[in-house]
Amino acid sequence: MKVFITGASRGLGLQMTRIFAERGDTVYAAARNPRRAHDLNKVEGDVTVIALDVTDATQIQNAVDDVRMETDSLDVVINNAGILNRDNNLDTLSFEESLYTLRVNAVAPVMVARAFVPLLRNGDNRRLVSITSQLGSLERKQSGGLYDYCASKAALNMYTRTLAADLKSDGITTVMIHPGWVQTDMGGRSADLTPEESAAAVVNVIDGLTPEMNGGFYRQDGSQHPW
Ligand code: NJP
Repeated sequence: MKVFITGASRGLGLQMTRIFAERGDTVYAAARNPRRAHDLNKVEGDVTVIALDVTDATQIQNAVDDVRMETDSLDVVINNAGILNRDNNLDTLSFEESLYTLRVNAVAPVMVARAFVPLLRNGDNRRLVSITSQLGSLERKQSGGLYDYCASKAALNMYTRTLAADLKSDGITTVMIHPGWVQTDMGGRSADLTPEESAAAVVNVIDGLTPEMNGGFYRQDGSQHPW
């Protein structure tokens, strides 16, 4: 299958790219700074590295054009790029930082999705995936702090639900997946899962998506996550 994924320079995005490439999928792996994405550049297989800062509309269009040079269809689009500032509490909140986090984590995935829909429409078993977080669950939110990250993932979930409704008639299955707490730069060393474990589980969920799952919020083990 043909996959486009954002934030492939490191962490979960890099590991998912490795899994797809290893099993023979065609991967369009987007990185903000391809020249500095040393690990990504070393991945063997049918991998094309694409430059993309997801917050930049011109770069999104350029990324579509880059993919179009090679193919007119995609089967899976994964919005994986994300940011988390841990030092984000009532005292440190600022307009600029809050809006930037919303831009990266919530709005950019919709802009990327919209730009790539024409390619997805030509694909087989079309799937659009937002890598979200349990921290975006309104039901689970009991602790203070992490305002921007939690709010941005809750917003991402609503944007993705809306996309799911809009794109259903195109035969695109759109879902949100929480990858677990993962030992990446974002998750830190004491997280539960290795990037290998999390990425394998997320890819497994993506492989098993059916149209009935459209609009759902899932954990990496495939179970439904509370909103
Ligand atoms: O994060 P990390 P993960 N344009 O920090 C890229 C979610 N999640 O792999 O900075 C384009 O290792 C960044 O690129 P660069 C999480 O919210 C995780 O753990 O240039 N790309 C890098 O490739 C996120 O949605 C945990 O190297 C941009 C990547 O994003 C996804 O899983 C728990 C960008 C971040 O790599 C992957 O996170 C959870 C931009 N403007 C949800 N800004 C967890 N790790 O425990 C950043 O619940 N990137």
